[in-house]
Amino acid sequence: MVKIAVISDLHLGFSPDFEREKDCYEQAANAFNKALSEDPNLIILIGDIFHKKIPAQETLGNAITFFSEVNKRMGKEVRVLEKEGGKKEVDKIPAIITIYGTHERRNAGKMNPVHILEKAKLLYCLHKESILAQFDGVRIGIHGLSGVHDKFARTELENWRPKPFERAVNLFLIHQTFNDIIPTQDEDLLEFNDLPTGFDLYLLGHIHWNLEDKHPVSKAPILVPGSTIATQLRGIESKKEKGFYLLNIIHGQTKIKFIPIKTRPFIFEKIDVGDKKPSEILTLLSEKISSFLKEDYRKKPIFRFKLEGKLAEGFSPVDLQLKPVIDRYSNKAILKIDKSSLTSSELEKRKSFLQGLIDEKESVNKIGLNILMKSLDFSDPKLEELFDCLSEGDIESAEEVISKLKLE
Ligand SMILES: [Mn+2]
Repeated sequence: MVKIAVISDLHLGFSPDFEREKDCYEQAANAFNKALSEDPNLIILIGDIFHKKIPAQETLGNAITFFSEVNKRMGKEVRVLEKEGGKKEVDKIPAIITIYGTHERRNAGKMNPVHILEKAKLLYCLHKESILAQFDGVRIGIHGLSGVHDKFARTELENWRPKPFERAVNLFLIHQTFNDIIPTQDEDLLEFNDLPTGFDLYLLGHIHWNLEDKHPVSKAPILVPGSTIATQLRGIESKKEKGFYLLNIIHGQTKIKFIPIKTRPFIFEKIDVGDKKPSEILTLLSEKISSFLKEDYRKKPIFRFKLEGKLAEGFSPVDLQLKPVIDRYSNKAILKIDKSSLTSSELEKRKSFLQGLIDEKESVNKIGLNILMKSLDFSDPKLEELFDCLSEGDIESAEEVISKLKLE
């Protein structure tokens, strides 16, 4: 029997504010501790170990400490029988195998932080590379394409053309956007159909929420563990548990289990504030927050509210001052209140005025001329000439034009 833990998107170094600075390490540790308690033969990571391609020294130092500890606790190595692609001549590698993700990718030939961990022999990184490893007589093929630019993902896949190893369970690792998960009009983005067939399991990084699907042709499982930390605070991330996969491979059959981990509590809610005044919205927000706070959280929770709708007549989003609410609850919750979807008549008027200028292709000169005509309460073709002189700063000619105007 071979046990493999599959963990994704740790985003070490993700630190949106002082309070959440340690979350990425704590939640990564939660995943690895649970994984290690299962005594796996191998841990597979599928990209975005780091949040930034050039992390702070502290992040890199913390990551080295973290992975040294994991390797020590695992106390295992992986014996490589065969390899395809890549340049490394190896027979034994660390029991942590990864690809690098889009957050770590740098231009070709440049070293990224995952390469540094590899140089420290803390993990083994695959890019357009396949290895065949053996665990207690069970052959496992691991094929990895690290993060590439989405525009070239299909070409990179076609150029690489990995082949499954014979008499082995073959795992395919990739870290890209897929149109099947987040539908777009972008034809460059990969689809599940682009994944080469012949592999037993597809492991996808990059997507931050847990989901499962099947290859449209071969029906082999596609597994997305999701990140160990919520970075973008998407609504879907508040609905799904964070965690990792544990694969149990016995006699060529793979049992798949998702294991949830503890994370900072996160609640997301859309609130319709249509026709409400800012003062009413503040009351509504306070009520919501108080009701959510009735629950007992093991750690200060994140509440993200997305305000939607058109404000009451006479108010615009700038009139809604949220700082006092955020400050009032700051010792109980981390509040993220999103006003970007709010509209108002005031805002629409200003927008439509500007849009009108664009639609009518009004030049600044024409607007100026209209203002001049309005101010003088007088219309004469010579006003255009006057305006031109004024706008060019030619006072002498302007005076000449004025003397010719028949002002009463
Ligand atoms: Mn990511």
